[in-house]
Amino acid sequence: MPSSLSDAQWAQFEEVGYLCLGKLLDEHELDELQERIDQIMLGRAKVPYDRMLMQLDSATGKYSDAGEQTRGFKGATLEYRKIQDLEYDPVFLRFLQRPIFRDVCARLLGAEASVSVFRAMFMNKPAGRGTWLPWHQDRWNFLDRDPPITVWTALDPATKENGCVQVVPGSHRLGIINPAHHSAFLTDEQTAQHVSADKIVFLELQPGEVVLLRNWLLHASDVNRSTTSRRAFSVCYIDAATRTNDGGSFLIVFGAGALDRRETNGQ
Ligand SMILES: O=C(O)CCC(=O)C(=O)O
Repeated sequence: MPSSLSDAQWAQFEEVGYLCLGKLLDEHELDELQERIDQIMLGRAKVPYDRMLMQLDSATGKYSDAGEQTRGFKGATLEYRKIQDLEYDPVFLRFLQRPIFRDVCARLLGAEASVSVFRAMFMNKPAGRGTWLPWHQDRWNFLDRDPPITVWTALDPATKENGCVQVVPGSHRLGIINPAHHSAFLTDEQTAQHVSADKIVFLELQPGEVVLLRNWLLHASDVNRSTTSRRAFSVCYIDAATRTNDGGSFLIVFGAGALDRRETNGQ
């Protein structure tokens, strides 16, 4: 398994704002992550549910109808839309601490920088359901700097039919589209300006395949019109020096002070 990117891959990533790394999970590793997230959704895993953000899917497909994004278990169901704080789970932590991701972060942040996870989240589109995620950039005004990268891993096939991530190549070079707003969602006018059918690339992936996303890259994802779920694991890495506007910091996963999975709750 490669543990670093070639210069050509890196140049392509910087040019279009995303890069498919291919399959980084073998069948056994994939089964383990699939099984683990299902156990977490069903309330059967030994994880700190009270500190994990858990959101139920919408029944209508509308973003505004999705459940509240709050901490704590919301019931035993596979119809969660989002589960965040998976760095507290040893199985997901082990995956997100892989050397290849360390290499990617070192290229972006410098080899000496410690790296934290801003969010490590499960993103789900249950079969025949799912929620339309409008066009947006990944940025948050309560952080003192913008996160550079998200690593998105398919845990099921990700297809146009089941709501794979769609992107506008090169759009990360537009810079920040809504600097003054907390919301990084585009208005209808901005969407009409920056997104058109001929520009969209659908990131269709096999289970276990990984794609890197520059955080300013415009992206969205549709509802799931298929009979299979679209489970995915999305990790946003940041410089560990990043602070929230009230001084908060984030768990370190690479470099000095990095969390060891034995320090998490255990399996
Ligand atoms: O998984 C999705 O549908 C979208 C994910 C996303 O927006 C992200 O990972 O930043």
